Amino acid sequence: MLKNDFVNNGFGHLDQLLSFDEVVELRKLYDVLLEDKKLTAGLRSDLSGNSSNSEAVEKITQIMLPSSIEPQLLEKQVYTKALAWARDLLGDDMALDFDMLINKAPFTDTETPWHQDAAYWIDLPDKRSVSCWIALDDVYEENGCMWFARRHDQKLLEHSHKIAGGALSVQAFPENGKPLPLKAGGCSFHDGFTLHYSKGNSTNGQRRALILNFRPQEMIKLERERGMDHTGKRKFRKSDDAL
Ligand SMILES: O=C(O)CCC(=O)C(=O)O
Repeated sequence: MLKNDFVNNGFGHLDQLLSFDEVVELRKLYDVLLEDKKLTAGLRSDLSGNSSNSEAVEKITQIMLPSSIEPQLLEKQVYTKALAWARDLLGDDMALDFDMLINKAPFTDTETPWHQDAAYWIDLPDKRSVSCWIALDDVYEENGCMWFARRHDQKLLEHSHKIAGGALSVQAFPENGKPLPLKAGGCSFHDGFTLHYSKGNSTNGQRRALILNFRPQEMIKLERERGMDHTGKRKFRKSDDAL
């Protein structure tokens, strides 16, 4: 089912990747990173475009490479389980390229615009990639579950920074997007060219997600040689047409 969906639509999901106990353990490490701005400085940003003013309430907190700050994360089953699925979906040469945390804080009501992840990356000869987006809270429309639109091909569409310093946004929004609610411990998998989006969080709870991104080992090597390390400091591609 997951593989069929991923191959045909560019995304798919599992109702349960993690047990409740695994979710609780991950939340403990996650919350320490979320709360400690000093510890995460340099790898942390607000995708809403808020300045890095430390007093400002972050709306969409993104922390890149959390396992480089908290290596205990890598010992958690979630990394092994998601990798096994990535290999099942795209081949045995898939490896972890980078991890990240994205949290939508309570009552911040700020959407993540429609985009393709490939807009954030350099162009690579082997375009296989898959992101595993793991819900650490129950997610639904009102707190910012993911939405996906069926992939049309592996072409990068035109993107721009609608808000300076914030998330990238595709120029033309898809009409066939659908929400994907999940229970905590469930996850989705999407291809780097699949359009996705999430509404803001208008509830009184956090919306915590851990995201693991996989691509072929050889392409990770190539990325690093070209200076792409996913610390969030590199320029984006805009679109294939703009290259
Ligand atoms: O967590 C979100 O709301 C957006 C996540 C996203 O864009 C991604 O995982 O690529």
